[in-house]
Amino acid sequence: MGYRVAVVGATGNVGREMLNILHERQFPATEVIALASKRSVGREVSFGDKTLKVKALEDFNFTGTDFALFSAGGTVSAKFAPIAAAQGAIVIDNSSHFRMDPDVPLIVPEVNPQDAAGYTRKNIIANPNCSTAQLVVALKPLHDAAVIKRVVVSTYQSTSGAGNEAMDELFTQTKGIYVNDTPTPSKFTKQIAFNVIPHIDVFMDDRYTKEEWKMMVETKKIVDPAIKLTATCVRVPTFVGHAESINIEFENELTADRAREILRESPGIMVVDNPEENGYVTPVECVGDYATFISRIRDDSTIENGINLWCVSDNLRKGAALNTVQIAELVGREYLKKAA
Ligand code: 11C
Repeated sequence: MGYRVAVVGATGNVGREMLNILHERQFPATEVIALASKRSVGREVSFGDKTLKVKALEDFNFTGTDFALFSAGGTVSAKFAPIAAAQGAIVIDNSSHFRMDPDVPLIVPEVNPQDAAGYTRKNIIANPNCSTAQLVVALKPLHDAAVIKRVVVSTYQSTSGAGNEAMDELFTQTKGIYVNDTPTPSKFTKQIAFNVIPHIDVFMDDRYTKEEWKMMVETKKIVDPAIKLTATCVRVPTFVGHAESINIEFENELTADRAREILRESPGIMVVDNPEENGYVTPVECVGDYATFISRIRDDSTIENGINLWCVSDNLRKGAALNTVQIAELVGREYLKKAA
């Protein structure tokens, strides 16, 4: 016996990765249904060596569906996730819409699996922002070891975080520049080819962006509300893979050497930290992988207990689709036990 799983937003970047990962990890599914808006009906998406015909979300009844994995944007989630949840599906939502709802657990399975029990309050679990997911995987074991006081993070985020059309904009602009034909930016506010843009999501009243705010509030909700965090989020001209430079200050002593040992033993993490042989991971090297890669771990001699590190992960995978499927695996294993 297995689960009936619906993927909402199946034609998007993350929806397609959800289907790939359900198949790759042999998620115990008896049926997988691809849903999207009416205009995508009839399109085909791959699920392993099969193809699924996309059905209309608007017409779908979730009764009898165990999991509804949503990745179709906040507006779609706001409208359809409560309907799916009321019809009995456990919604795992990749949008930001429910993340800060106190009745919706915000889960990274390596970090706060115990909080998933709260799914029964609304039948909804939220998946964090991609830049938060990889960050908290790195922070949690270090917090357990030495209590994090403060984090300063700067991100280098790929264009896939902003969707398919944003990736196309990078591609077309890059080609255009060689022939003196640079199309006007439309998905980004400024030229993204051969440039970097310190602006992701909207600006807020305090002059931070919403992406920066999300990293702060989501880290507090997932790891510990006492952690102080300040972020600068930057879009860079890469296709997939978010990178982060992270400075961490601890309450208690923790050397870079000890941090490296701890991280090597921690779930979801692959430490690659051998500068002599260019042993560090870059975004193009993490694509298609499940791990959060940590490199360049070093002491910060400007503060009493502090380290710096470099963190890279596939934003469509650990940052979105993989984390969503891991949450479904966790809930299935711990609470539904259908496939056991
Ligand atoms: C980006 N992190 O790279 C964003 C994408 O809140 O789920 C994901 C936004 C979110 O543009």
